[in-house]
Amino acid sequence: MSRCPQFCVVGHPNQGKSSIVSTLVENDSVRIGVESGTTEQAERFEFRMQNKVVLALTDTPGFQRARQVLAWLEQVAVAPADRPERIRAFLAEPQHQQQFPDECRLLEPIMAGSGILYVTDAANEVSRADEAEMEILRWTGQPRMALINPMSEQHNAAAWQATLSQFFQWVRVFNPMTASLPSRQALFKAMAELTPEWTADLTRLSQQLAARDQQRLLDVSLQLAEYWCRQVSRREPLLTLPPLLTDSPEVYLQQQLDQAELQLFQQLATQWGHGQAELQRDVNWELDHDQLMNTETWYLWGLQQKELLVVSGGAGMAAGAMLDMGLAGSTMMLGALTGGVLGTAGGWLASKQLPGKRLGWLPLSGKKSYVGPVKHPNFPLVVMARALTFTQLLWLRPHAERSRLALTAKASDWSRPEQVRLLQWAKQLQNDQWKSKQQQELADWISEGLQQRLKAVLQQEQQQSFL
Ligand SMILES: Nc1nc2c(ncn2[C@@H]2O[C@H](COP(=O)(O)OP(=O)(O)O)[C@@H](O)[C@H]2O)c(=O)[nH]1
Ligand SMILES: [Mg+2]
Repeated sequence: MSRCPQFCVVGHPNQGKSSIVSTLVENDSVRIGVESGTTEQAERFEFRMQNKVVLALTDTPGFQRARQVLAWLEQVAVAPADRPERIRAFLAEPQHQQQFPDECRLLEPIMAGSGILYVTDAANEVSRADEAEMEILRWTGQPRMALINPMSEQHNAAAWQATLSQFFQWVRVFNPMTASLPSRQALFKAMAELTPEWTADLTRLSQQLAARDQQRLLDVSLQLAEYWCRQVSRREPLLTLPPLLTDSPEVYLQQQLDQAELQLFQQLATQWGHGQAELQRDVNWELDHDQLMNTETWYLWGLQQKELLVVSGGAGMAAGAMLDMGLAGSTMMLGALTGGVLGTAGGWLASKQLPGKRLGWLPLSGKKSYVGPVKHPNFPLVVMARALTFTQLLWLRPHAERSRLALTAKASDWSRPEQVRLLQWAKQLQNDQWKSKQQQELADWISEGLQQRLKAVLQQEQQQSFL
């Protein structure tokens, strides 16, 4: 049985080695920016697809005394073909384990069959020690590729390019902080060419990732559709209210809606390898100030007052009539309102009150035994806009990116017919006219929308992160 492709990631501290590992194996538990030095151990990270290890990367501490090691290697004259044997002789010397612990930890996995990813930010001049490192890596004879991580201004890019191409089969620019799937696939393709032994595996990995993302799109669309339906139709029985909240059932409903959103976000983060970082950032989440039910922000997320009037009116009309209407004159808006769906829009618009100032739009049901569902016409749009924006942010987030994942308010860019459509769905849900056909239509609508947004960003991204 042949082993899966393995690579040691080698380079000086703070060149972005761990960042590259994290992004490539899609795992945010790889520690980044940790003080590195002799105590840091080489650590192996596996990338699994369908429970099978398809790629293994070893994050190494790097060389400490490369020039001394090279001096030892060069003590005797050896033919190029015998250089790997000379490296093995170096490792076999008992005192070298103590004298050169970092070099041994680095060279052992390489000589056991690992390829090499050499990482530099090309900021400093190429030093003699750098040359010694590259020379030693060449002596191993293992498949090797150099990655320039464009972290800062690469003052010495040309010199590094010229030097690296003397020692490595491939020299590429790769940015672990921005690289989304197309860039990683391009990198895997280049890695696949390093040795015939791994060509098939790495080519397959690239294809599997494409298939995985297709499946992910379908799965997340169903997940979001289900979530949206639950939020839009959510009502809470008054009997089960915690004693402290019996006087304010609306607050209780808000809390439940907020929690459900947070739960969805955390679930997605965990599913996609961002679980660790998310949990650390929970307390700092912008959500504290920008929660789903914070109605002051609704206008940023969803629709302005006037538009809302038209759209919520239109949802009650024949869909065809609405499509041609666009932003209609005021008489027409009034007419639309009488056929209006979510009904309550007229009430609060007439009183010129922002919905957040008064909770009247959170009606108790007829028998007063439930609170909810939320009837505000902006609510279904807000729920969807937030979920889609979060999904997109998370989807595009490389695993080396550890900054806070903050939801930023963004006006909905859906076309008016689409907004009407969402509101119609909401009406059907709240009136118990929901069938699996609508559920599928909703999921398809989500999937198409997500795909379009992602495609535009990804095409642009690929030209920046892998060159
Ligand atoms: N701006 C920027 N910062 C980066 C990039 N790659 C790594 N870093 C940062 O550089 C620091 C060191 O990165 P790390 O991956 O731990 O480097 P390592 O010591 O070589 O493993 C961390 O603070 C990273 O966030 C990059 O491409 N751009
Ligand atoms: Mg590191």
